Amino acid sequence: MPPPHSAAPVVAAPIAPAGPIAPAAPVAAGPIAPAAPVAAGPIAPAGPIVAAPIAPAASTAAAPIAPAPTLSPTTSPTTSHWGAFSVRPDAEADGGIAVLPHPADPAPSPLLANVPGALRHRTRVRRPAVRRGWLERGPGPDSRRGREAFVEVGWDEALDLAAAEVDRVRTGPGPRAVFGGSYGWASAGRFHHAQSQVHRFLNLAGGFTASRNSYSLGTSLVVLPHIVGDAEAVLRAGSSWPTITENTELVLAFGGIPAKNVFVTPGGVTRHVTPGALEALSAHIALISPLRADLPDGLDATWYPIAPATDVALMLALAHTLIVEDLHDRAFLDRYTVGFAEFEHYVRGGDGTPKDAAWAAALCGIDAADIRALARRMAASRTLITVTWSLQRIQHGEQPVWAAIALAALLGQIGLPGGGFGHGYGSMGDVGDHGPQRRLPYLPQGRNPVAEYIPVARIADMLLNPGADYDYNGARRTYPDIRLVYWAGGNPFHHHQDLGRLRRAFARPDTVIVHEPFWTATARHADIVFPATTPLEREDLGGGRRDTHLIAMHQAVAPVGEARDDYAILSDLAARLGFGEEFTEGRTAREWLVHLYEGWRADLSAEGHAVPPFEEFWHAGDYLLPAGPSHFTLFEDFRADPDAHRLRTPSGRIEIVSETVRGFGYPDCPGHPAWLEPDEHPTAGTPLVLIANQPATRLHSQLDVGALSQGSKIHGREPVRIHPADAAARGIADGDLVRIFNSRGACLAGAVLADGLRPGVVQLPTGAWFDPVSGFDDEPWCAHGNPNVLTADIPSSRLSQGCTGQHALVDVERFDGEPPPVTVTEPPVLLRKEDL
Ligand SMILES: Nc1nc2c(c(=O)[nH]1)N[C@H]1C(S)=C(S)[C@@H](COP(=O)(O)OP(=O)(O)OC[C@H]3O[C@@H](n4cnc5c(=O)[nH]c(N)nc54)[C@H](O)[C@@H]3O)O[C@H]1N2
Ligand SMILES: Nc1nc2c(c(=O)[nH]1)N[C@H]1C(S)=C(S)[C@@H](COP(=O)(O)OP(=O)(O)OC[C@H]3O[C@@H](n4cnc5c(=O)[nH]c(N)nc54)[C@H](O)[C@@H]3O)O[C@H]1N2
Ligand SMILES: [Mo]
Repeated sequence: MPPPHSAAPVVAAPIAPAGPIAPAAPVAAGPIAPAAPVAAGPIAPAGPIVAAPIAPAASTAAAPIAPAPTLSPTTSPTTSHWGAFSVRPDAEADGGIAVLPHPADPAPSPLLANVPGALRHRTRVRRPAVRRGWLERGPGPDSRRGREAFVEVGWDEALDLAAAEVDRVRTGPGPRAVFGGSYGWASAGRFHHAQSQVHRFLNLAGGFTASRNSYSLGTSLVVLPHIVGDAEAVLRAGSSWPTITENTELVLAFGGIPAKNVFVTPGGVTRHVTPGALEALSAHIALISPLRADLPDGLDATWYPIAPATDVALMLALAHTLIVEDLHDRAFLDRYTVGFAEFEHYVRGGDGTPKDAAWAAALCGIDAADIRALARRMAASRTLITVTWSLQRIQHGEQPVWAAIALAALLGQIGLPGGGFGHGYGSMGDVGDHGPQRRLPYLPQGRNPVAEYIPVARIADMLLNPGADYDYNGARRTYPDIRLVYWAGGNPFHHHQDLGRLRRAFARPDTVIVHEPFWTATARHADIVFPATTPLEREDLGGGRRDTHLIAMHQAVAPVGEARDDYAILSDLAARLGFGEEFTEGRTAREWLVHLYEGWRADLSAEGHAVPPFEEFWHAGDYLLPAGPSHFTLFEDFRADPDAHRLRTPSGRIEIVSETVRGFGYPDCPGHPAWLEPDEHPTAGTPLVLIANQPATRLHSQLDVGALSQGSKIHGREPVRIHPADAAARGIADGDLVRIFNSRGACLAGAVLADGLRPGVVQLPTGAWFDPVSGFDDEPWCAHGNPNVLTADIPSSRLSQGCTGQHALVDVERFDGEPPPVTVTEPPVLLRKEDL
């Protein structure tokens, strides 16, 4: 069996201290945690535009925005998924505003630098717009979607058209034909959370086909309950950083602890703790990743430059050494787990292949002696095993999560301070954070009368194959026939895989309605586009998971163009559809904030906390939440007493073997962690593995037109990192324009030669706005560098149906021709009705 990837084995090298992966601009970073998905944000513009005085949003909705009483006349507090900050008018600055990190933030995020330039950028949607063909021919499947000009219309006309279409579909084909999953991060803010608003609206309209899980964790959310009974515990109550920095001696970091990611937590962050925790970490770190940059420099670390998608082989070999050298904890395995005997049989070679270090070395490219030495060191140390979320965003992504837990069980340290396993240290800011874990105010969404849903990443499958059957977590399900797609707060033409296929899928419904602040590729693939405000243009309450503060998000500037809040748009539609009063409950947006805040305050007061009344909170700008414990360890209760604190698995124990999963009979997800060959192997046509990871310069596709993101582009294209040896073999020099391609598509990018990655691996982050070059409709060809033209739209397995966007097989060549221009940073062609 050939090694899955062509990279030459690289010797584990000690990591030299290098520069901190520091944020450029004076901005903050930090974790947080909201219950419901939280939003995404704004961007800013070109010309020196002075921040205008706050005018009430131009809306006929039931919710006029009252002028915000700000702390000082010049500074408006707010928050974002990447941190709390305040906004000050500054006529000299980009976008007419300056942003200042929250004073309580020890490590502000560099992503703040994208906010000013994006706010009034020319790609803001300024007026409602309707695709020309839809306006002229009416609803219906149309492959011209995404390829036609838009006609700007007045608000009343756009709202009338959208209301009539929602009504036609809900009363004709029925509410199951409305897809309202509307996945995406939107912006921070608990009330104006776009997805919550849309769901509340569609629930009242009669219901909709929903989506489940996330692109972040689509695989783990399904497999973890089978292994440990509860995904939430692992993801939201993992051992805290203070516990780790004080107790852990060795961290096995699969996927590293990528510092670029820790500034982000859904809903906002006021104090970013992970950068400080990483500085305080004295443990030795085994950085197991194809990229050296997945761990900040300056830590005591060894880099194991593993071949992508081979982590399970390494984990099994580590388990093999622990077993054959009798370094595993039999007492722990007996008391706290089920299935070890069968797993041991498999690891020792019951299927004919012992999973020993030599076997793994040939697959993962790490020297067998290094693997055995690492296993011995693990057994001799207080060891934490952590796996980034990226490892489950690939085919067979269940396996690295499950194998890591089995490996931690062999060590017997689960539930001990500093030991055991974790999932996503460095993936998100709230993992390991010890900020208070409490429910923040949220908008009630009501109940969906329709039970239909899809696993979120099956969107293109669903649109292309109505009536087809598919598997999901033990069930056989059928795709509904979608006629109307309603999206607010997400960018599927950023987040989904195989964008050529997604384009074909988006040709199928009768109508696509999108609310967007920006002319993203998704807005350009819609029929009706409503211009949405960003958080700086409205008032809200803000806070994220494990956030230390609730932030009074003041309105800082007037809405850009004719933009309205999602709430105002949906209020107007609801009024046209006859349920306006049910949707608004008679409240303006400000009245909702007071209502949600006061209800939440009453709950906290009942617990004995002195929370100020709304006006006082609003004037102060934020509220410091009561702190929670700083030290906690995942599964400490279970370890102390496994009978009193049974896990919610069938056995009550950690399931190294799951009879439930085995009973589903999926060849791509058997009953215990196993090495499964990926379907795709490098070939002569696609010899390189592309890692499409999260961008350091923005959140997903948000604010791609902002200064930090634009500053990283090369010839206006997204940078792709390539090893000097791979570049030399292709005649590519640093700064060259290159074409990355495979059978699914191609994109242009700017080459950055970097030896901090494993040869045979190239890295292109996600999030450059998809910019399809016209004339190449069958093989999408992105002028800007979006990796999802290259990734495969296949699930991790039939168990979870999670997305697999992290990897793709590709080749790269120097691009010497006349490059197609980047057009997505300009608005689309916008006609007036008089021009038709
Ligand atoms: N190849 C590959 N693909 C991936 C991944 C990967 O690892 N590799 N990662 C995946 C992951 S983990 C995720 S979470 C997804 C992220 O995918 P998304 O969450 O869809 O990406 P965002 O760019 O955050 O999209 C949010 C959109 O909401 C808009 N928005 C912001 N505020 C508002 C508002 O108030 N109202 C409205 N109406 N709109 C608003 C923004 O302008 C933006 O276009 O991508 C996934 N895609
Ligand atoms: N700056 C910034 N931060 C973010 C986000 C963002 O868009 N921008 N998005 C946020 C969101 S929504 C999420 S879900 C999280 C995602 O968190 P993750 O999914 O953990 O983040 P990624 O950056 O995609 O991947 C982390 C690292 O895994 C490594 N890796 C990839 N494949 C393999 C492999 O096969 N084996 C090993 N050992 N390592 C591998 C890559 O080198 C990569 O840098 O990030 C969050 N943080
Ligand atoms: Mo995510």
